[in-house]
Amino acid sequence: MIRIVRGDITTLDADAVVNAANERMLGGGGVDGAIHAAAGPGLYEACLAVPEVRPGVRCPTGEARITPGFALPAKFVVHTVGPVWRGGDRGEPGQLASCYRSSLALAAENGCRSVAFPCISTGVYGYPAEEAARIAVREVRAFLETRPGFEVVFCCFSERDKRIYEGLTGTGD
Ligand code: AR6
Repeated sequence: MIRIVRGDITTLDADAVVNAANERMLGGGGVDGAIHAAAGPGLYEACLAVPEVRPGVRCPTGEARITPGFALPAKFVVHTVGPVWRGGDRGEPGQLASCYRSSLALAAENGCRSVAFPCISTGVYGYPAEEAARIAVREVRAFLETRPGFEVVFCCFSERDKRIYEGLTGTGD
């Protein structure tokens, strides 16, 4: 089942909330900053403990890593790294799709039955909102086809994003 909400993802009590992180995984601005602030210092320590795959890279673009949620209502944080938008012909759509697939697979492996996503890559990383939402909805629908009972929440920070998701999923007014 897909649910679309407008609000702050740090307040949601899904089994996992997804963080739009960067490859270092040590925090940043936007939703990443909000999640670290709300989860508390334990989250930073847990991220620091994620092994680097190469210097400065704990989670390569398009992949996902999982940590506890610490002070968040969510049990887990799934950290994924979206692509920086460079015009769309540098592999960005495939990398963004991979973020959604990897995050869902990792959450499911850890026993989650509900996962909330922010609009990955559409802030600082500049991915056009509508194109990103199409990919998100397509990947989530494909995942849900084989997982009855699983809930995915698209947590939109703006009314505009919420309307885009409602348009793509045929929900809302
Ligand atoms: N709850 C839900 N959505 C939010 C929240 C929140 N509390 N705060 C912001 N958003 P961004 P990116 C929305 O920039 O583009 C960081 O510095 C926001 O309105 O957070 O993937 C990381 O460390 C937008 O729709 O992530 C990386 O360096 C969406 O979250 C870089 O930014 C994503 O915006 C990642 O950039």
